Amino acid sequence: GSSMLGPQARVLHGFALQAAPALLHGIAQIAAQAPFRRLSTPGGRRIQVEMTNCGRYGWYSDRRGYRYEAIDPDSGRAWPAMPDDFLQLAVAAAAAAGFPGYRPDACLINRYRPGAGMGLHQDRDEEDTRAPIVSVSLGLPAVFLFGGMTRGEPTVRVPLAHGDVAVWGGVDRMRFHGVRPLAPGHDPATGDFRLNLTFRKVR
Ligand code: MD3
Ligand code: FE
Repeated sequence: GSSMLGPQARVLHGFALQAAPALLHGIAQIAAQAPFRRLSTPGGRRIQVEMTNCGRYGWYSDRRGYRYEAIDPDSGRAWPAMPDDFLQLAVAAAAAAGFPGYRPDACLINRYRPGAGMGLHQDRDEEDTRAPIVSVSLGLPAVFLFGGMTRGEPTVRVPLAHGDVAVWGGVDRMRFHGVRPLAPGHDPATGDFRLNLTFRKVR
């Protein structure tokens, strides 16, 4: 089933369960070429979540700011291509949530260890601020925080489990959101991590 969080925000529970083993294999292949790393904020603080990317553009952050880069600044090489099965899953999830014709050009891969979380923020580094973001959760469960259009508004807690896919676009695209620090747990398939694929249309 699916839950509605806003007029254009949906969680599709279990939508990626069947594809999960292939997605985890793809993540391992990508990480062999573009390793997970902890980036720094423009203010010089290290981000808790480890990140890498696939696709035409990759999200990156350092002293120079938050941005998308076609070349991985840590290796000088292009990001690994977005695997076909990644793209197909994102397109199918977007269509199921009411966004036909989705064409993501970036996929940020977040890796959380127990204790790691992501503070409330907006995703505003993309040129198109209404195209949906498709988010795939794998491995350890997490509690997602879904807020309003300003930081101060109350947040709704949404449990996200292995295989869940969330789609956020249109009027819900600029909502504040975050991830509570992960509880300890075991997940042999991911090596005791939570992995999150975040598909975006950047340009
Ligand atoms: C809700 N990552 O990388 S995307 C991020 O679980 C990020 O790692 C989340 O937030 C994670 O920036 C999953 C969830 C998301 C993205 C955009 C949204 C939720 C959103 C836009 C509006 C509302
Ligand atoms: Fe985000």
